[in-house]
Amino acid sequence: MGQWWQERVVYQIYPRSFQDSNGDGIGDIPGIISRLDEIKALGAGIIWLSPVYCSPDADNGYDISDYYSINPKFGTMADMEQLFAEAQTRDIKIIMDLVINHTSDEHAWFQQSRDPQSPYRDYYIWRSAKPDGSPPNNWTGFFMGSTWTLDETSGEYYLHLFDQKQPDLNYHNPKVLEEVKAIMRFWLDKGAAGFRCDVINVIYKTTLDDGQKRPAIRGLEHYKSQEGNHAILRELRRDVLDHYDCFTVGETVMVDLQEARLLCEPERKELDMVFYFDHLEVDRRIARYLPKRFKAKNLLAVLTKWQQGLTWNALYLENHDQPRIVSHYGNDRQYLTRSAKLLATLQFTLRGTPFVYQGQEIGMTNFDYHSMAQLNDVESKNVDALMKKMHIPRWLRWRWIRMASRDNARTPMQWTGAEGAGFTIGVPWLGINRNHKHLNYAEQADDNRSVLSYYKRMIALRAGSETLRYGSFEPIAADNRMMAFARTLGEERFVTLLNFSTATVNAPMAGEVLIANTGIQTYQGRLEPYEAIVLRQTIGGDAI
Ligand code: TEU
Ligand code: CA
Repeated sequence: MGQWWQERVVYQIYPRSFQDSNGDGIGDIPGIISRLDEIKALGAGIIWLSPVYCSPDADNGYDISDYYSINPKFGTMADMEQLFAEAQTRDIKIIMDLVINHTSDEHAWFQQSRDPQSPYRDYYIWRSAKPDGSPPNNWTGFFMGSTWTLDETSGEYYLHLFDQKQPDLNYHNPKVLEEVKAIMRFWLDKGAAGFRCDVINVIYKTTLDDGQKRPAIRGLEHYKSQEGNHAILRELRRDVLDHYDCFTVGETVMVDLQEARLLCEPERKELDMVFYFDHLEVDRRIARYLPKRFKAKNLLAVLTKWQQGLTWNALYLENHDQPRIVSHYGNDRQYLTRSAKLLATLQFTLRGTPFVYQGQEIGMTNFDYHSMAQLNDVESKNVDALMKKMHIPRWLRWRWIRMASRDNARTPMQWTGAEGAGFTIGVPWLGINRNHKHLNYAEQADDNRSVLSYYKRMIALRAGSETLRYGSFEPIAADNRMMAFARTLGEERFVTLLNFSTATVNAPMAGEVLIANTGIQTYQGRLEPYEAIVLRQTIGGDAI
């Protein structure tokens, strides 16, 4: 009925934390190959591979120094080719991470660009200081602080929306786009089935004028979702993507529904779907900097807006930048297993392509660290340094870092309860959560009450149901604690009931139980703490 990328489930791999094969403590490509059977067993049909290209790893591979070669930490190009082949044998497609807003400052283009006479000068965005010696404008970046760094060699500043080791490419120079097309063709020809496009709605800077006053990310209005950005996406689609059987999902930062529609509605011929952030921020103020109380009705309102507003959604609750969902919207203490299953029920009964992040399928939790010294994330470090400058006390800084640090999602995959968690026999590059002793893949694989088994059931259910994949979405009811929504196709309707609280709540509803995270067989109109139930109804039939 749909496209293959609408039918399949995506599994995201963050390579350095997935599976180490040689004992150096870093996950690698041979490690991924050795786990393809587990991915297949889950029911996923597509892998999104976070960056494996050559990189000095200032931002763990999102700072690329060579788009055409593999980071030796992860293996060789031959390993990568073997990964494509082994995945294909199992009918698993692979999409690559396309990071084209910026490169590493160690990329050859940037090294040459530092010479004002070089033909590569215009590959990046260079400007001289203001007359008073201050940076060219007042913009502040995603990792805090000015977006400009002075390069002593050339006496000018270069622009970087992220870390200073991630200089932004200049999309006013047509040569840059030609380079991007070549990179895309290279990976598509190798066997890639598409791309996840990093921060793809901020690549085109219309002007470099000062930005309006705002608490963070000043200057945004000059580069977010600009007309020039749309033109680039259409050109990449026409000149490259349309010539292959592939799809794109754009990571689109601070995007609203109107902008998202322009970026991914099918007739626009730009992206196929987008990752937005709204649904993960219903319990955060000022984007994600201050916590606020979670209310199920707020989450349902946001989901409804996007479910009904876009033709097709990218469904995700976790990735390598977000805290673990069971520690965020779930309850990782008393109701760990049950709330992890509730979140799976939510994700797989929405309309769109589901993306599962490694470890999500076993209910992995946020890290159990107790100090900054255990962290690796460049964003956490930069934010901590900035907060320190603002005289924010250490305990308050730590409270924020613990809640929001990206390292929460980056602790190594918990395969077994052994030392090293079956991830490595060496010293892991980032600390393993001590809960791996009881929370791990091996324990869950043979237990049909485990989170993993529930994910497998949900994925199989979705695969077998046109209504779950393509049915329309209707909200039914919600309050602070619970939500209910329906998916309808023809005569068939599924109703999802979710209780996001530790209380028992009443929610009268008829229907036959299709699946429940508590294992109940008949529904009595009452939801237990963190209970999730999918009911099947037949329109015009007895059930209603
Ligand atoms: O992330 C873009 C982005 O703006 C956020 O997700 C960002 O990490 C935010 O500040 C959340 O804390 C993408 C990648 O997913 C991320 O890993 C990279 O660091 C970033 O782009 C730069 O390439
Ligand atoms: Ca390794």
